[in-house]
Amino acid sequence: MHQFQRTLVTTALPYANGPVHLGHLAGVYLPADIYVRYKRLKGEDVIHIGGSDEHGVPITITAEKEGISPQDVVDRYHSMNLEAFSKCGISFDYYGRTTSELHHATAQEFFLDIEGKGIFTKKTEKLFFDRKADRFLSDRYVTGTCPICNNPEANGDQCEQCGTHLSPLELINPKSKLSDATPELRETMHWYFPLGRFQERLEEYVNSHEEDWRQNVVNYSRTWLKQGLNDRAITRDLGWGIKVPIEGEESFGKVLYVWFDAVLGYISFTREWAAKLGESERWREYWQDPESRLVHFIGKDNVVFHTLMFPAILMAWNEGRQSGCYNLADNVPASEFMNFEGRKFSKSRNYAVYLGEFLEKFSADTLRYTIAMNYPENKDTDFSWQDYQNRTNGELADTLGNFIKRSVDFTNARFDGAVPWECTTEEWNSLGINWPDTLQQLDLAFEQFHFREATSLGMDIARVANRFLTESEPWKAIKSDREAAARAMALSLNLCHALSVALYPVIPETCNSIYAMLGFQGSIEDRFVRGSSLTASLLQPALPKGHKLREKSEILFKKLEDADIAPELRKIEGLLAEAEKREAGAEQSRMEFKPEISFDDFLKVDLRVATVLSAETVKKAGKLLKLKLQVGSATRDVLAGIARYYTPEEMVGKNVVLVANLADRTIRDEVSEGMILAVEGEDGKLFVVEPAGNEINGRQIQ
Ligand code: B3M
Ligand code: ZN
Repeated sequence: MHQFQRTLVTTALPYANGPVHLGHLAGVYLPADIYVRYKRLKGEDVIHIGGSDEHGVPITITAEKEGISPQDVVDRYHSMNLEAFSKCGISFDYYGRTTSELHHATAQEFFLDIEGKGIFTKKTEKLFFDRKADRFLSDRYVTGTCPICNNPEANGDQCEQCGTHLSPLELINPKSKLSDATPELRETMHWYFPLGRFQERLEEYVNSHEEDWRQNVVNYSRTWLKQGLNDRAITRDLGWGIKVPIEGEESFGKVLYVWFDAVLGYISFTREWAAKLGESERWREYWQDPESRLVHFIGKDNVVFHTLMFPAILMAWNEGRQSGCYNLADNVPASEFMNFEGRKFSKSRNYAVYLGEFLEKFSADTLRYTIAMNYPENKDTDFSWQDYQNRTNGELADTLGNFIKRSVDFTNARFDGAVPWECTTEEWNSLGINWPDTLQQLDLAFEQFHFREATSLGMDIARVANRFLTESEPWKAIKSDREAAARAMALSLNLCHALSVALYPVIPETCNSIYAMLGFQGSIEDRFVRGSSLTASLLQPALPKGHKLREKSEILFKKLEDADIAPELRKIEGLLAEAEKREAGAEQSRMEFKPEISFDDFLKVDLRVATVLSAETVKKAGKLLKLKLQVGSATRDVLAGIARYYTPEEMVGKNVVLVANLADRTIRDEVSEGMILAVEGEDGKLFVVEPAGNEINGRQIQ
């Protein structure tokens, strides 16, 4: 692997419209923090830049819901999240806000640079406009009936019921969420970023990382690349955001699209970090020196923004420049999701444990450890209170905490609080731990983002140490063989030291306590030296004979009693019951029959047996299959929202039921000449209704 001179780590900027929860911590912030702490321990040059995403529709929607201004929303949640992160020991070098002046200037500078090069395209489109509210309506502000499944409450961007991605223009009976008015279509002009122009360069970029990026990251990116990259609108008609920096009528009321601005936040915040240091040009080292490594920690839902869109923006900036070019990310370790008691975290449904609230009752390191051991690296994982209690009591309190306390207490009681023996390297290597191997494994695990493995390796050392102390029985030996007892204690204390180093990235506060109990002044961080690695100290016994410990030990982990977690379990039961009630409510509304119709009404519906001649997926509409149907002597093209449940091959040859006299509908520039019948099965899966098998093609169904 290429040896870089320094590393810039960024973490996804959480929307400042709600508190961060344990799912965010597990996927993004904890892994990033573990990674940067490890690098600092190794004496490397690394900075961690993060901050709040304070623009976009998620913010304005929250503001409307809570009846406060967008500025109030972001002020509240920015400080709330910053505080929660700091309580949890997430050690940002800088935590910015996209509402800052410098960020606005940076984003506008990028826009103008790319505009100046003539790269953007402009398109006039028709957008819904709410006359009552005097505003254009972005997708999420429009609701109406889903053209695929008839859900009457589909959103302008997606139907929650059938999962289809929609555009507001496709909704039947569209309504404005702002005023309930029926919106009217008005022309509006927008700037588009032509992603397609960068298709080849992006393919090359992704291909060059086929080996070192996670499979899911490569796959998500390739799925997009395969479909062919399209123009993406990067401006919006919205009152909250960064103004499009163009004079005159055409930019009136328009702001930059939140994703265009948010990714540039990484750059602005690094600039702000440097300015704060009083070295205002220093940010360039991290972004523009090819010897710097850029790593984005994100969740899997943000992959393409970081592997395609942001790189394309940087490529556009870099075009035609000799200097001042930006590096592209060297790695994008996107996580899967961590669920909570077997269910997805959901901010909108309030099914979550918020980080700040959690830390009011429980300690940061027990949480960090449990989450690190459940890091969703390649698959979704689960956080459960039971697991949290087991790990805290077993691994942390009984194994690690107990070992440290016994080592320090016994030395204080029987050896005057000083390391009683000069351990040799040979003795150090006789503990059943191959230190050079362990060090190498640790290094690989941390460097390759295998944080579960890295954490287990540390806990394995604690297990060996605990067993060693128990088996050497110094409390017995001291009566007959003081030297043996002294050797055992010196080795144990050195193991305490090794543990304080090996586990530092994961449980830093605890490791600083261990370090203090071992008699060191200051924190482990005070020993960090650029260019010299503290992990190398594992190769030898680090504490010489005579080294004085601190007199008092402390209990590192308080055990969690059943009574401590009982209220939490009750809370989940409440949350789960609410969720079930909601689902039952949905079920009930499904059971409500539609208003009566007359027999004549029924006879108006022309149902026919049709045979699927061919089927294909629809570009830009991942949920749709386009079917060509034979209906008697006629053929029909019909769109069906079943792509998630049937492959095109599976559909070919099937007999289906066609609603043959339905008016044509246009979905995604494709015309659907009718509809086929389908029914929802378990898990919301759709099944196509298939006649028995010996029916005749084209026949009417009675
Ligand atoms: N705020 C989306 C999210 O919180 C978005 C991330 C921005 S990263 C530049 O999932
Ligand atoms: Zn739908």
